[in-house]
Amino acid sequence: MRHRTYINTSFFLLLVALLVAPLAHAQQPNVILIYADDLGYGDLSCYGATKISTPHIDRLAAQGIRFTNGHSTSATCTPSRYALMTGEYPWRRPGTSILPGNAALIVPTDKATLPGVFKKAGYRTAIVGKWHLGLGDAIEKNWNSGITPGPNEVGFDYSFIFPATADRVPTVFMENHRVVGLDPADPIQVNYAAKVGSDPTGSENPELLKMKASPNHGHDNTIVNGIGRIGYMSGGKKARWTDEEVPLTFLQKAKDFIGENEKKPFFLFYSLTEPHVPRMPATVFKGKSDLGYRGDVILQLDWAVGEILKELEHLGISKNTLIVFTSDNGPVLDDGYEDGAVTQQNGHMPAVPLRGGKYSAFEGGTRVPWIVSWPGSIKPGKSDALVSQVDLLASFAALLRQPLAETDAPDSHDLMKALLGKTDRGRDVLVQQGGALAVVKDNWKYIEPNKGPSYNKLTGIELGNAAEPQLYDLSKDIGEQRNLAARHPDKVQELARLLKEIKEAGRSR
Ligand code: NG6
Ligand code: CA
Repeated sequence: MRHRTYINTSFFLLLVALLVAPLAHAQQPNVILIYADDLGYGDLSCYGATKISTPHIDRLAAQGIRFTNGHSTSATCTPSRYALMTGEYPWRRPGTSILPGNAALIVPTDKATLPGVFKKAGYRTAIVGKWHLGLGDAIEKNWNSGITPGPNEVGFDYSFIFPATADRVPTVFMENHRVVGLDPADPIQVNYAAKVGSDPTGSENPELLKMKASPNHGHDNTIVNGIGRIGYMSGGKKARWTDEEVPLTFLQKAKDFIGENEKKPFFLFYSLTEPHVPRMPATVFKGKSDLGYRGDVILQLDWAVGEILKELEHLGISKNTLIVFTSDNGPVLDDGYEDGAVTQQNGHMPAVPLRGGKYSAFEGGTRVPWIVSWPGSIKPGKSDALVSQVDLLASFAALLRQPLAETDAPDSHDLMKALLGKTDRGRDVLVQQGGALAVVKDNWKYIEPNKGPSYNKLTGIELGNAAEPQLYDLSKDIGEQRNLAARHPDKVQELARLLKEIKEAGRSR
C-alpha cells in the first residue's frame, strides 16, 4: 500500500516536472530593453513618419506588437528612468527631476528594482549606455577611484555607462564603478557650481566650438571635443569620449555582453543616447537623413537596433529573446545646440499626431514608441492597450514568478498579458508627469491646473500648463485640441478626486 502511494507520488511529481520544465524554459527568455533618449511618437516610419525611414525598428515592429498608447512615466529622462527601475511614480519622490552629472544615486539600494527582479530569477544582468540616476552617496566624490553605490548596487551584474547625459560632464565612460581609461597622473575633477581647471568654456571661448550652442540653454561650460557642456570638468583627458564614437562603443559593449551570455538567460538594458543632444553622428551617418544631425542620429539608432537583431540571429537566440523598444520621453528639436534639427526639419514632425513634446504634460511628452517582440512566442500586431514603463517591473516579476514585497514597486501593474498581446486591456488609470500631473482613465485625460508657463521658451514646446483645469477626450481628440472641462464638470471632479486619491495613497498597485 505504502509502496503504491510512493509510486503514485513519484509518477505525479514526474508528470508535474515534465509539464512544468518546458514551460519554465519558455518563460525565461533573454530580455533586451532598448531605451532611446528623447525619441518621439512620430520619429519612426512604423509610427507614420514619412520623412525618415527606420527599417530595422520597423522590422522589430512587424515581428512584434506595436503599441499605440505606451508611455514613459514622465516627460524628461531622470524621472522616467527612476520609475522604470523602481516601479514607483517618480513624482512621489523628491529629487527625481533631471539630475546634474555629479548627483548622488537616487535609486534605493534596498528595494526591488527591474534588473534585481531578473537577477533574483537567475539572469545575468547588464546596463550598457546612458544612466542619469546619479552615482555614489554624495555630490562630492572622487572620480578617480571606485564610485559606489551605482548601477551594480541596484541589480546590474555588469555596467558600462556614462554617468548622466551626453551634454553633461563628466564626459567619460564608466565600467563597474570606475572611469574607463583614466590616467592616474591626470585626475578628473567635476563641479557644477564653478569652473575647475583651465579647460576653455563655451562662454569664454565660443570660437572653439565645432557646434554652436543655442543661446541661454546653458551648454556653455567646459568644452569637450569642440562641444560646450553643462557643468565643468578638468583632467581625465585620455578618458574623455569622442562623441562620434559613443553609440558605436555602446553597441560593441552590448554585443559583447550578449555574446558572453548567449547560453544563460540575460537581461540587457541597452540605454541609447540618441537622439538626445548633443547630436554628433558617426561620420558614416553625417548628412544621411536630410533632416540635420537629429535625423542622422535616428538613422544611426535604427542601424544599431539592426545590428543587435543581426547578432541575435547570428547566435541563434532570436526566438528566445524578448525585446522591448521604447523611449524615455517625447521629442524636442532645439534642446541646446544649433544642429540643424530646426533649420532642416523639412516637414518632419517628431510628435505628430500628438500635442507637445519633451517636458510637456500633453501626450507628446510621454506617449512614446513602444514595441514588444518575441519571435515565435507572440503574435505580431498592434495594440491600443494603455501601458507604462512603470509597469515593466511588476510585469517581468510576474513572468519570472518573482514575488514582490508589499512595499516594492508601489505603482507597477502586472501587464504581461497586454505586453504579450494576449489582451488589449492595459491599465485602467495612468498618471502622467509633464511639469504638471495628468490622469487618464477611459480615454479621458485631466491635466491639473497649475501656474507653470504654457510654453517652454527655449524649446518652443507647449507644456500643457494652464491655470484652469483641462479635460480632453483622447478617443476623439488625440491631439488635445478641445478642452472639454467646462462641458463636463462632473468628469473634471471625478478625475481630480482620483488623482488626489492616488497621490495620498502613496501607492497604486
Ligand atoms: C535640460 C537641458 C537640456 C537637456 C535636458 C535633459 C537646459 C536649458 N536644458 O535642463 O539640454 O540636457 O535637461 O534631458 O539646461 S533628459 O532627456 O536627460 O531629461
Ligand atoms: Ca530623455
